[in-house]
Amino acid sequence: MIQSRLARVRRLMHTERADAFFVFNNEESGQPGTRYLSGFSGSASVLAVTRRICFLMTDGRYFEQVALEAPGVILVRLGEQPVGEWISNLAKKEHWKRVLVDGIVTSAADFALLKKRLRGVNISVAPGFLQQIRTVKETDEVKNIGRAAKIAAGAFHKFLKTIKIGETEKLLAARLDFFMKECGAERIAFDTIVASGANGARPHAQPTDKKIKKGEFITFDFGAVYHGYACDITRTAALGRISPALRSLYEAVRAAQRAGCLAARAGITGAALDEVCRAVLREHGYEDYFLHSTGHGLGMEVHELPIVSRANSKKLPAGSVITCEPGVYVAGLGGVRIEDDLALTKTGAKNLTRMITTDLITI
Ligand SMILES: [Mn+2]
Repeated sequence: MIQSRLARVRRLMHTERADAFFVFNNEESGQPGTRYLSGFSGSASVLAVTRRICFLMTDGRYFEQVALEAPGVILVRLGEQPVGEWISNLAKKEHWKRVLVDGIVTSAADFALLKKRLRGVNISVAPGFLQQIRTVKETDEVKNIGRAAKIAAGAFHKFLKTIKIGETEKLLAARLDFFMKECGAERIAFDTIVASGANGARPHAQPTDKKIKKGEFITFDFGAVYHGYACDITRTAALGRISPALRSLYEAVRAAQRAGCLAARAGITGAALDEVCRAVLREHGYEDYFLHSTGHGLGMEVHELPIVSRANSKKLPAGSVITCEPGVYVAGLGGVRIEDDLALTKTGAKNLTRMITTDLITI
């Protein structure tokens, strides 16, 4: 698996006449490129893919972890010598003329370090190259997203039985996170959203101290991580009896989301799939209340390529995993979003989150 990924990087290097490809991983960046190309899941490292070898430079906190997770790399122990010095020595030894750096994950500081240490070497940016490769998932990657979805779904079903009127959004979010971890999540994929009543009108609301009340909608947007892969699920539930106005919001979003899931397959463009959902909301009179795009790619990161929006006129590739998550948000009233994760094939899509019903759940 790792070998075929490295082979793809080396093909790019060959086309670009490059001697090395660099991925920097800072404490802050949290980007998965290094793990994708080596298996190493720690932070603070520099990965250098050369024509024959994959080097991983990191510090003493991680030596043992590298041996365990990334047996295929040559470990360069930082601390014994500074990273810049090691890179310039290797460049001299191997007579590098040109190197590539990943254009999305490299900070200006790291780029400057390379420039300083590789005088006379051409340094070029490969914009989003790893993101492109990661768009098409291998079988095991889709399985991991599916496992993450099973964990999150199991936790959600358990969680639903515990919800009580009068609890705060913050408390509910904390409990859902706990259940995901208890059910086997490696970590939580992103800050869980619990938004009730009028707060549901903000698509990315932070949980507040607001207590949940009867007659409101409550939206949960949550995800677990399994072996480095995330799922991303949203359900909106009713707290007791709801008004006909809220009921009609739900039915519109549900119809749009179902149409999107049925239309999803490899070969449809991101824009066309977005339009499938948008058209249903238009028929119901809610198009102006759909404040975001239909979905996004999903994998080691919660948001990756391909984008399912009006801006993406490219065909969605087979092997990509996307979300389908139309929503409607009415200020003062509330909001509804329903989100499933779909693995695209040439003939359709496998719904990885089908274990949780999209029928209206009443608590
Ligand atoms: Mn999402």
